[in-house]
Amino acid sequence: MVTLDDYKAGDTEWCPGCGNFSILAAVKKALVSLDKEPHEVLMVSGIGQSGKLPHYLKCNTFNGLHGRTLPPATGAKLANPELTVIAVGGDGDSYGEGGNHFIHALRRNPDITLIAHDNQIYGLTKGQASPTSEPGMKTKIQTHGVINTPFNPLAVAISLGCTFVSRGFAGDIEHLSSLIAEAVEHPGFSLVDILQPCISFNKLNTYSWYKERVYKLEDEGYDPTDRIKAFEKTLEWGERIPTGVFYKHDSTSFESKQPVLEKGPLVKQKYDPEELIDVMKSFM
Ligand SMILES: Cc1ncc(C[n+]2csc(CCOP(=O)(O)OP(=O)(O)O)c2C)c(N)n1
Ligand code: SF4
Repeated sequence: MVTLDDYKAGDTEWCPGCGNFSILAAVKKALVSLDKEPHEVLMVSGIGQSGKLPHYLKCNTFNGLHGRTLPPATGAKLANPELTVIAVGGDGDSYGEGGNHFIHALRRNPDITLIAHDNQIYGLTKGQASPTSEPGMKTKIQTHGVINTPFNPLAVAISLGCTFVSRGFAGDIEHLSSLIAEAVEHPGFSLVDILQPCISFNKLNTYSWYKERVYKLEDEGYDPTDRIKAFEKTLEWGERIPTGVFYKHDSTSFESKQPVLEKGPLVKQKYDPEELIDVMKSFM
């Protein structure tokens, strides 16, 4: 029986009160609820305050370059589809620097989960606007306020047929951990975009700002299989902000379509250097 202590790792370096703490707690709770052993899990991250999350978990981890979280996560899943692969990143890492990877991972549908800490700011580099920052929000760089239209990750995900599209709130660990557990269990690419207050640099989207606005889709008898309705819900932002599962459907995963995996995970297949020599020779 797996316990929270099995995932316990070193001290954190986040600001006290940061929303990242609740996300870390929710991830651990979700993995324990699924009875996943740490050795069965791989957490992949890039760079950012959010990218430090795998440092604080005792399981397999890979920490790569800023914005490059999804390619190694996809590669690891291809090499060993038996692993539970979870990618972690900020809104800058996942939707800005890594935006192109995000789009193509949605199309490919590898069976991995992306946990996006959406604090609408660049936390690690001390508070510049990110792709999801509110128009008008002033920062040290955007001194006259943000001028660009925010990136809408959920709408993009639904438009590209993502098989599991959801949003959680770092102020509600119970709800968030059950969303993460459902996303991890879902076969195919699952997105959990998380409203994460950055108490040091985002003075607009605070815990209290969210608490006045967030509600749960499931409390309103919402049907997450209706794609058009789901798209409509992604446009709701302001007085009321929906959380929960926006859209889900089944589709064949990227790795299930790979002929090379028909004989089992690559990590378990016998490596024959002779075969490689023949391939090399064919290019000479
Ligand atoms: C290629 C590259 N560009 C820029 C940076 C500088 N940089 C480091 S973290 C970061 C932004 C992090 O913001 P976000 O991904 O939203 O994560 P947060 O720290 O808010 O969790 C930037 C621009 C970098 N490390 N590498
Ligand atoms: S700067 Fe913001 S995101 Fe980073 S640890 Fe502090 S509160 Fe969290």
